[in-house]
Amino acid sequence: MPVRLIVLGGHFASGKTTLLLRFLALLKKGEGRVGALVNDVGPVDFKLVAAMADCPVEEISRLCMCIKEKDLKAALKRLLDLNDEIILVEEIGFGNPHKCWNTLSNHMSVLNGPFELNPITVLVDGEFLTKSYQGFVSTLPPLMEQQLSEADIIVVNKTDLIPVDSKETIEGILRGVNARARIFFISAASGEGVDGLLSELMTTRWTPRPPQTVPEVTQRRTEEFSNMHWSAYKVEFELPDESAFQDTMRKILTLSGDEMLKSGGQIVRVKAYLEAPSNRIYASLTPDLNVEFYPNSEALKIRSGVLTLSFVVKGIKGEEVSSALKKALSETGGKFTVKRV
Ligand SMILES: Nc1nc2c(ncn2[C@@H]2O[C@H](COP(=O)(O)OP(=O)(O)O)[C@@H](O)[C@H]2O)c(=O)[nH]1
Ligand SMILES: [Mg+2]
Repeated sequence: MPVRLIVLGGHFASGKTTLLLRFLALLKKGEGRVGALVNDVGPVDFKLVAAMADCPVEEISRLCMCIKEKDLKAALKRLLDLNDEIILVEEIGFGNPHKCWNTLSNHMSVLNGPFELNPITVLVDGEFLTKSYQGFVSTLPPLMEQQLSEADIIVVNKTDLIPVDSKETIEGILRGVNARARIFFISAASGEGVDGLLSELMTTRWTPRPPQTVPEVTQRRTEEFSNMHWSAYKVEFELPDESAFQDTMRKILTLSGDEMLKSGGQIVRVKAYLEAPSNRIYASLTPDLNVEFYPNSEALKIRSGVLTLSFVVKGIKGEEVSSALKKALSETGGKFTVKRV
């Protein structure tokens, strides 16, 4: 039986990790052995998936798998050596899907021989499209526009947050970028449409073709990308007293986010994962400085632990990100050591 690779592309916060976890839960009910590979700017999503998934999980951190080809090859080999029959892959948020699908396909043919890969599948945040669209396709972030232009399948996620009558508008926006792709509407959070999408991705195939992105979009993408900064940190901490860590985590994330906004930055994605002796918690900061937790455990009290954080921002430099983080940490009154990872 050929190994089946299911790859998910899409911009930061489009819902790739949430969907990957849904897929893992559905696949676990079937027969095949499943593995996962998470490619992200830092190890936060990897830690979350490894903690939640009952299967082997590999990681490629910091850069796109197209660049870290050695790591990609080693990670795929480890999963194949475990006889995984289905491998789920999350692409990094700024990935170029065309390059990633080609790179994955090249490595799989060398490592494994028979394999099947889903058509280029790109997630997009339906709520973001509904809110941000002002009548021109060029208002989409160029990285997102480039990814969408390469898709064979576009997955509009977060339908739980969009009015039913905005589906047509969304289709109109997407058709302006990509007239060929098939469009699916799902909610990775509620599970709506997820089964149907998984069957589609398990049974259809990618076929190589030339890149589809037009030069103006490539140019805009390059500009956006050169203005983007990403970094990840490992923070070992000790608090003066046992405290509700959710509050401390909220404070660290919102204060560092606030500092970065004050320096003229724009938040693309901020995430954190806490490992304490008896607990683990994941948190993310939205661009409007709200913190979401998983699981939501207000009562969780701890004194020490390790925080892994990742930041993707636009318009500010690395030093401003790390000084924003250090300033936020100092406000918690605890002891910290900060290392870049
Ligand atoms: N309401 C809603 N939120 C979602 C859905 N899918 C993902 N999210 C949230 O969107 C944010 C980004 O999701 P994530 O899976 O981390 O996106 P990724 O960066 O593409 O991996 C998280 O806060 C998720 O909880 C959805 O279908 N509905
Ligand atoms: Mg993710």
